[in-house]
Amino acid sequence: ATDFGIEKALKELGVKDINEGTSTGSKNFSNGEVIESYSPVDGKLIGKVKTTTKEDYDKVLDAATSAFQTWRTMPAPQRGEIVRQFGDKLREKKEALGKLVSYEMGKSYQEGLGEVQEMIDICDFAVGLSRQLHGLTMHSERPGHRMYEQYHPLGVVGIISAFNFPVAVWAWNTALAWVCGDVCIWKPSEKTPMCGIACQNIAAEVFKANDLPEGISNLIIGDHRVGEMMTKDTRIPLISATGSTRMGKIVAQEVAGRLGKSLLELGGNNAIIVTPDADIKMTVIGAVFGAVGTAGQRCTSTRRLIIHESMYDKVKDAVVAAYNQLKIGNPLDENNHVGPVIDKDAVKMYQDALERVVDEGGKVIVGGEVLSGEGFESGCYVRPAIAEAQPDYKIVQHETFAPVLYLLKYSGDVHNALEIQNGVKQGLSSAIMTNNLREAEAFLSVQGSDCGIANVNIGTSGAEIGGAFGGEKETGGGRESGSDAWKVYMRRQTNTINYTADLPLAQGIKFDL
Ligand code: UN1
Repeated sequence: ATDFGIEKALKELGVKDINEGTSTGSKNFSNGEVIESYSPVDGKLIGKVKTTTKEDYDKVLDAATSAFQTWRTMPAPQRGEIVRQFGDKLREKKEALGKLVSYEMGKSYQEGLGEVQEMIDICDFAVGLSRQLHGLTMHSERPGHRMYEQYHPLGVVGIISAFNFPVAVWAWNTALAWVCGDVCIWKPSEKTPMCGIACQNIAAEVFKANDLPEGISNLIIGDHRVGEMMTKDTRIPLISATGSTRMGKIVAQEVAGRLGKSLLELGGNNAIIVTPDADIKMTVIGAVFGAVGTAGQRCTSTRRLIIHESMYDKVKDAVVAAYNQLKIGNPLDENNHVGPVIDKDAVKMYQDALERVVDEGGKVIVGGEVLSGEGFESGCYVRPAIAEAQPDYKIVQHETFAPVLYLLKYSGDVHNALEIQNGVKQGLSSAIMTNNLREAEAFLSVQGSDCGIANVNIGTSGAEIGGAFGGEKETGGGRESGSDAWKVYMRRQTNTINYTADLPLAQGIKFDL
């Protein structure tokens, strides 16, 4: 038996048997209870980590607050240089970190590498951005006056991330926040703490090599109780949180209660519309990768296929045939397409969803089994499922974080398909498969998809970092990653300068003394 190089990877990343989980860089303060991280791949213990107590947390906050005083005065392009070095370190550690992601989270090694690639890409993006944090200049209505706007760093940014992208989502936030002049405190999911330790080790090395203070990159570990320390904390002007809609509603209310800012990336219920003009081969690849990639645990995972009735049987047969080819097993073995789901609770959610779709009148046509026997000892491997259903079933309206794909039928034109697609509470990602210009443009039009991401002839998952990432409605409205998403990490200031010896008032108001 081989361990696929896991021992070596853990060593390279500085992940130990027992890890201090609260870190400001090279200093650790962890006095909380110990949590254990088990791999869903083989059920084995990866390591233990100490959680963050309130006392530990306050030490982190002190370090972060003081580091901000230094970091914010460093010119942005110099901060960009630090992020460039961080990206280079990630290039060196790509295989090791990709392996740990695969082993601790369960996604395929290829997708683990892809996740680290997203981190590298956002670092490159942030380096360029460090010279482009620009505002506008305006013409003043008053003579001898100049008006412009500028962006200043915000302060301490809190990042709460989910298990499914245990490293990339942190990087999207932290790389941008760092060039913007902010310092970050990260609480990774308590299901993937080792990925957090590994990333913090890499960041700490870079900050140390550049003689920068402790506290620019900070890690805290624990469940929602640790997250709450941040959401309630008025010293943290921005909380960026990725996870369920349930979690997001709690975070949003908590942060809004103190008039802080929040950036929310919550659930999706992503659909692909398959029209009579769709290319079937592309549809199958896009739909199957979208539905089973990361074992259906991406927030962009394809959950619904909305197929025109004239194509329904053809598409159904092709997708079912593709599912029958899927190899399920150890995700580090590159022969397998699909690894385990994160834990036994996720297995239960998968089973419950399939039970519910049948209760509501649907039909499971592929999958439903939990795999057992050699190689499946962790109990977390399921066969990706396909169910025929109706759009208004409660379970179809709900985001089940597991590999379950619903086939839905539409008749008439693309607007009927759009009504089904938009008829859910979530609004993250969407796609249409068509070679018909009228359908494609209708999908992208004002009457079209209501999601933050709308793709033509591409699946719902696998977005590039250059665009703004996020969604509408219960997805939370936040945007991170590319485009001008950086603006949320800064405070905007409008400046008007009078270079005359008179003081004219705006709007021509007369006020003579
Ligand atoms: C997520 O699932 O939280 O578009 C992020 C994608 C990836 C990111 C997904 N680039 O599927």
